[in-house]
Amino acid sequence: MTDKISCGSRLMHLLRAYGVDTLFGMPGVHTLEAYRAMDDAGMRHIGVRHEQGAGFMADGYARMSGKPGVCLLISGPGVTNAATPLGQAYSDSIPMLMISSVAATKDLGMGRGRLHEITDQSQVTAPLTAFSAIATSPDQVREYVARAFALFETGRSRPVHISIPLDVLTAIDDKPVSRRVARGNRIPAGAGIEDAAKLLAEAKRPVIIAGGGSIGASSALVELAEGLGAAVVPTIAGKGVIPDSHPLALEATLDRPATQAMIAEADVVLCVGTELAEPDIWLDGPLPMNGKMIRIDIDPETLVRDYDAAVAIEADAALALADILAELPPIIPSKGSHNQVARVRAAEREALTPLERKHVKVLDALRRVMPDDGVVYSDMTQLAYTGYAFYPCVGPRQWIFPAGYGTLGYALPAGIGGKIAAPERPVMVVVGDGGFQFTLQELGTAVEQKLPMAIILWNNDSLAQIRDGMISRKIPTIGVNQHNPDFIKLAEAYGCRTESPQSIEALEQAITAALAADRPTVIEVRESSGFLA
Ligand SMILES: Cc1ncc(C[n+]2csc(CCOP(=O)(O)OP(=O)(O)O)c2C)c(N)n1
Repeated sequence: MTDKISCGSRLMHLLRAYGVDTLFGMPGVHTLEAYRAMDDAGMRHIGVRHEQGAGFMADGYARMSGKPGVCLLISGPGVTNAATPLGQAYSDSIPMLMISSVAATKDLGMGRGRLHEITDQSQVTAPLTAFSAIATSPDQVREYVARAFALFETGRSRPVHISIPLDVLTAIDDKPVSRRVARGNRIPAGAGIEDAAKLLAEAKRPVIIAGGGSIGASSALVELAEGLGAAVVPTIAGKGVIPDSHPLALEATLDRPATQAMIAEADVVLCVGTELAEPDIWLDGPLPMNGKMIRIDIDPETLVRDYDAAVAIEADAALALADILAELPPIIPSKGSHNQVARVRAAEREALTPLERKHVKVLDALRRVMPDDGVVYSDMTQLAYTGYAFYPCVGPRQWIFPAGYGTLGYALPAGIGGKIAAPERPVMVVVGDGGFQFTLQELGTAVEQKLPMAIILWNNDSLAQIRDGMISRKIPTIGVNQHNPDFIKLAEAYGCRTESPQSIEALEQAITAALAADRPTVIEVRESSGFLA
């Protein structure tokens, strides 16, 4: 395309050149020009009900597809409404591109009271992104899009925000589009491989902690674990890197005592692609480790954060693990580790509270009817806190959780984004009655897009996690027992199917029917149900 079209129109072709075929958006008077050539470019636009939904959908799309999720929003309120999803994607290292309009170049920073004006829009999103830039010409639009994709494909993925001034969006852009290729080998491992292999070969009780950065390194990680006889503890983001049924796999119980005790007693702990951040370990300080630590991460800052690693390797996880495997002398793995894993798993299950046992009954039912390639998008609800540990997965990214930023209202729009990315894969959403009300208007989007999704609404008639925290600290239960709507009527009003199962069998049937339906189904499960007692 070399004809004289606007920068807004050219942008659609530019994004298509980078493999983007779906945008999550809410149009406004400021972004009209970006819509002109959308159909010509073959770009699919998913219209949302609120910009927060667009951001979470882009995030859920990225987690399902492995490709960057892209949203297109207006200046000012469109941007600030989507700031929360940027924060979530930033803390979970998700590739997301937010494109928005901004005031015309002559008005930038002037504070003239223009429509949707923020005097310095790029600064609003700067701390929530890898970079936030204002493109002041069509050339700069190309430049920043190229930089965003280079970052997504070669470094630590994090969201990017590109603001395009109104006059730039409408300016003539007569240059053809092309993709600047940055893809190549991610950083290969170098120094540290021999030292890591030596430490691991000599280890008597090695443990591997596998984070979100290891999900592309699943087969090397399992091969290494089996070669060493090492127990593997996934973080929530790493859940499924080793199948939960594997005899060396701990469930995602890095925040639980028996697992932490096992790590403390290990003589070598190999941490792959994990920050070991507070929501991974739920400790007010570092994870206790008496052994030596080996750290592999693509982000050099993470390599030196919080711990004195004996060996720190800056590299892509798959490349580093392959190099370590090649360097490792033949070892006879100890069978003892299988027994230890089984003991620790049993200890974690025995320590479940009565409420968690109730959750497990529901989670086991979900798992029985969910096909192996199904994906659960979960919110910040008590059912999901038990689920991220004890819902068994066969592969990575089958249990999605807004771990770092911990945002209520994530699951429904993220699940919609996931289902758009992979219509052939079964998608379930797990959300509490409080979290649901943050973004339930996106039921409208799911109905409009005819998405068969099973939305499990875990209803305990309160913001229970916070209520329970108040009770245990002897604080009055203020602001946690909200008036709830009739969720079934509300879902029906949106055009959803609905179910209120009264037995485990009915729950399983409801999910099976939901996954095969022609639209979303809200399945309300009450914590107080007799069948869960
Ligand atoms: C945006 C946002 N606001 C507030 C919180 C604090 N918070 C965490 S869990 C929770 C309660 C959620 O209630 P619900 O969705 O009903 O799940 P439940 O804990 O009852 O299972 C709250 C308010 C949060 N995580 N995110």
